[in-house]
Amino acid sequence: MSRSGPVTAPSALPGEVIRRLREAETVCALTGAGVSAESGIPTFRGSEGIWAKYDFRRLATPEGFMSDPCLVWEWYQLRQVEIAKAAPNRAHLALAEMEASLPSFTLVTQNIDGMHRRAGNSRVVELHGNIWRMRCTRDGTVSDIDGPVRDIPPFCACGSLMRPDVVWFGEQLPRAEVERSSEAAASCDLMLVVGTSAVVYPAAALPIIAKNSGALVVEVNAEPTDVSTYSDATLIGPAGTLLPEIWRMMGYPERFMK
Ligand code: BJW
Repeated sequence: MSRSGPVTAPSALPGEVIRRLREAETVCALTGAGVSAESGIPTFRGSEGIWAKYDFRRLATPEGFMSDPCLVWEWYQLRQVEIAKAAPNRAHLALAEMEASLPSFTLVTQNIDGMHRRAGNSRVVELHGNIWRMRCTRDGTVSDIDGPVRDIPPFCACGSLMRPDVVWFGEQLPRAEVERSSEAAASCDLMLVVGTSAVVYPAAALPIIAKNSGALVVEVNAEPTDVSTYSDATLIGPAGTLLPEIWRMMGYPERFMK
């Protein structure tokens, strides 16, 4: 199939891409921070991103946490406050409609913000954990957090330090989630890659697995990424506009989106 250069509207996609979008039954979506950007939650990279203001070595590595757990918890508390105030946007809602309507749909996210569940997705593969959980540094016991943490740093009932239940650089991703996402990537007929710079591995390998397994790979991003070099189509623009448009193009009415 001939690849399309970046376009800004689904209607500008080549006919064959549109046909395969309409025929897709087994769909996998990989999302990143860009899917939550229109909800007011900052992304990581770029001039406005988190890493332009904060040092990832101090905040998103196990070494950073062990050297200053209070600093790391203060940063997560700040983000919890920000996320608690945010509402799901039309990109989240379109992905929730996909889960409700398609014969087979797997949502894989790198985001820890829990926004996909709030939008209505119930089967979410969270590769990098969840900001609303914490874990005991001694025995790994996980507990839910029902709002921004109050005591910093939090301690487990056993007296040990708790850490956010997220995946930092240099740490292994949860094995079951890696397996589920790899299987979904290898068996889908359409992979949507939404709002991720696709530079962080192993998540960034999922669209490559999908492509090598014969899936149609369609990227939605505010700007081109490495995925654009091999995707069948790249749509440039806000996910909150483009995903509902793709969903209509796939032949589905927007039932919940108003
Ligand atoms: C919009 C938009 C709008 C904006 N609409 N779009 C192989 C090769 C090279 C390196 C490695 C490798 N394998 C492993 C590594 C090391 C490392 C890695 O990948 N490093 C690279 C950066 C070089 N990976 C790891 O360490 C991982 N662990 C691992 O692999 O273990 C085994 C191992 C370890 C060491 C060596 C070898 C093997 C763990 C990675 C954990 C990532 N953790 C973080 C923090 C999580 C917790 C938290 O959030 O607090 O995860 S870092 C951060 O990046 C976060 C994100 O999930 C992740 C991805 O970012 P994402 O989502 O793509 O966001 P951005 O900001 O980068 O992009 C946003 C995009 O949206 C942009 O493109 C915008 O244009 C777009 N956009 N508005 C549409 N409205």
